[in-house]
Amino acid sequence: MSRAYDFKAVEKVWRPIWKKSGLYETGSDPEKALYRKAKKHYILDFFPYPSGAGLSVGHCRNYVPTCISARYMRMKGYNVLHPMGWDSFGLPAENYAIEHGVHPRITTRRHEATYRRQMELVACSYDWSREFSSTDPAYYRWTQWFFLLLYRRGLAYRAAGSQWWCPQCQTILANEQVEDGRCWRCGSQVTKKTLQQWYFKITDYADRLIADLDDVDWPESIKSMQRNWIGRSEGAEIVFRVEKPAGDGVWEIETFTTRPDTLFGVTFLALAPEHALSTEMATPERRESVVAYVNEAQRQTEIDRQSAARPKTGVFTGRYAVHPLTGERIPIWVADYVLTGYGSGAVMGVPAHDERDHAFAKRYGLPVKEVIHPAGAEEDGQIGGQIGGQTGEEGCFTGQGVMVDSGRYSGLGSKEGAARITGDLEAWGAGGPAVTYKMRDWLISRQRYWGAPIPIVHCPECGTVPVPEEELPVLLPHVEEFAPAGDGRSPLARAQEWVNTTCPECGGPAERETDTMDGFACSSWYFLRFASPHVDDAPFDPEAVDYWLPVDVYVGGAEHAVMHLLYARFWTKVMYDAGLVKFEEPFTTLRNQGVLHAADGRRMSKSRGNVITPDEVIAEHGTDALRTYVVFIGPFEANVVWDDAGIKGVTRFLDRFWTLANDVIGGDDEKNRGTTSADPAFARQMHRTIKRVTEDVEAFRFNTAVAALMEWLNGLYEAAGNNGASAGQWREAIETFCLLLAPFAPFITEEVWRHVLGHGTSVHRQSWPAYDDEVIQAAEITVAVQVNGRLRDTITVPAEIGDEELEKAALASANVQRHVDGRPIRKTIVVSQRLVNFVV
Ligand code: ANZ
Ligand code: ZN
Repeated sequence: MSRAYDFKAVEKVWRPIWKKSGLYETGSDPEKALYRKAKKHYILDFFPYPSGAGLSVGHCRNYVPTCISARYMRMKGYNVLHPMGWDSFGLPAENYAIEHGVHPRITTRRHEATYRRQMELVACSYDWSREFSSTDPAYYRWTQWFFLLLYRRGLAYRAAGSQWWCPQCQTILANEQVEDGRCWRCGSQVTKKTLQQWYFKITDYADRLIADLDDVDWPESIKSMQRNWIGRSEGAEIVFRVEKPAGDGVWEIETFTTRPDTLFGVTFLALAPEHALSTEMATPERRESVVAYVNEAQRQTEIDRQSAARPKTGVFTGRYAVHPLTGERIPIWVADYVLTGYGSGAVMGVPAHDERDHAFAKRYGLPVKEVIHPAGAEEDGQIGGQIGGQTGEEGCFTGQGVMVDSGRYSGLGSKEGAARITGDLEAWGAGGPAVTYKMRDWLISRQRYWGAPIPIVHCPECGTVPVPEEELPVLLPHVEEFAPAGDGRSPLARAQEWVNTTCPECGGPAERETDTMDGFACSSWYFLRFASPHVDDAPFDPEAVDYWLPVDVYVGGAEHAVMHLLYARFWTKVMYDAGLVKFEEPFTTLRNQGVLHAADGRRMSKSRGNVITPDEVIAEHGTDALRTYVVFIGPFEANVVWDDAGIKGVTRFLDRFWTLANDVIGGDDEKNRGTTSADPAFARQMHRTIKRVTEDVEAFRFNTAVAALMEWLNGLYEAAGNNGASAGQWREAIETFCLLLAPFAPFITEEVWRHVLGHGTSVHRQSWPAYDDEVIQAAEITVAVQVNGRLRDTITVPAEIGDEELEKAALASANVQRHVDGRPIRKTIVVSQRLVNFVV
């Protein structure tokens, strides 16, 4: 009888030994010999923000799979980089500090330590020698350096803008940080505020950010979210001219349209309330109502303004534009469904073919002029009758079709007509082809304390002056009052000693920029820093980055589809253009883990009181059981529910492995065990399991990998009963089992490897076992299955299958079932290992 498995004692033995051995440290060979030597693999988790709540078992759905994968790749002989660090600047950390009245410098360090302690507890195989925090001056010095790089390349600029403002967090938010009109962090309703802000010109990279998605192995859903977010629209710019009063020249109104083929159907123009000409061109009689409308519209959120349910409102300016092709007088309105910052902030209204324009025209009694007929409608005799709206809006056909009532373009199809009109307008100087994007530039400044200071000085003489590189970092000064005062300015503005400085250009008195950078700046390049985290004369060692990057496998939650994943791609492309890196995409493969819900089916959260911590699970069941269970619980990408019964099943599996290993290995028992000749079935099952686990781990199918091991363990117990395999085979099987299970359950496998099997070096330094396809295949045969003497199927089964098993497998065939069709089977003929015939 073997002793019971005592996970507590085993963990206590191995934790300190592993720690001392630097088992997971990738090392940095000064001669770079390492880089030339081995195939590399860089597997990275999304940069976590260590929250006050610490890790839940939900986080383990991210960190355990990447750890398993990293351990597997090490055993495969790869030089593996699997680092961890902390994204500790930013709103969440600062809000926590404000709420608890403790300085964020203290709370973030504390939370980082908690995360690290828990990750070590879970035996995550990070190379801790590369750990850093985005709040380390040695790190954010280079975040600032990148800001200056963007600035020098014309990609960082300052502009006044009406921006989202969170009254709770007291800061400006980027578009991406507003969901359904609410702040992404605190859920408060956001408003608009006009302030001087810093932007990164991500729109310059829009086309490349779309095109290069084709080259990465990412989930389709994430790719399409990015494409939609960037929102590329191809169409035309069409210019309408307006006579100024008293022959004072003309105003030009540029409109953006995706449907130049509808130009003859324009019955009004609509300007965004924010459009520069909205109030300027209003006639004296109309000006007052236009101004009132514009003021009111600016109080609305963009979400509301775009809402389809809301009635379309507007106000007439009293002016008319000239139609560029017909010379007709077109009334000009201001309407809040027209958005500023999209296209040119003005639309040509075509009520017959655009739903929004249609709703607007109906409300204000503007004419509806049909100029597109559905293709093929002629044969159906529908022309002149009611045009069936493709979108359901009565009297509004939004599809492509045939142009009518369009002068010399009548009779053309939409596509060709659009191209011709666009070409003609271009020739006449009244427009031309145009592309527009939904994405706006990335608003980077925050009026908050807890971030990397923007390395800019404002000088009354020289204007905006970048801090010289050799003066970086601009250290974040310590302030006691770190909460926003509510005046819309950063708390840094109150640190007078810090604010007042000298101008790097003229040496005169000047003031520091008091805004800090959005936390997403810090996470836009951290994956490069891990390649050489300790260099201090550059953001990274180019040779190390050449070797390690791009990240081979990047793993995190799907909620980061557009912010972080877009920003990091943008920064990488800028670095590529600057010659700093040789690749344009930072993350070759992206995988999103599913969410782990609490037993009540809801997301784990402190406020709901349903959080399960790894600490409590490990105390009760052990680290191996936790790790194995969080991957066995379901497919990697699936949302799953925690189940206490499930972890008990995994514990039983580990205990049975322990018992078997102790029973078959060691002493005279082992030498006398089994036959002298090898058992092919035994070997086949082993090779088949190696193959399954190998393929499953590579494809991130960790749950089925564990299932394969469970099946094999059952097979081994059966074999132990039959006593068919040789002693050598048994030892090989237990060793192989240890190796296959090692990435999942590092403790029990180390204990069996070292103390049961008696090896001198760690199981975690061994090579991954190889399988032999011939052993697997030679042992399989195909058997014909008949129903009433007619061939209905062939099945593949193990070579030494017994007649009873063979009959069962044959009956399970779907084709056989169809032909048996529920009738009773009168007789079954089995020709061993060759044929089965059912007589019905
Ligand atoms: C005339 C027209 C006729 C339009 C028609 C559509 C259908 P997407 O595809 O989303 O890019 N538009 C242009 N600028 C706008 C703005 N600032 N705010 C609101 N709407 C704007 O949409 C492009 C279309 O949205 C443009 O094409 C324009 O309406 C409108 F049968 O022009 B269209
Ligand atoms: Zn100056």
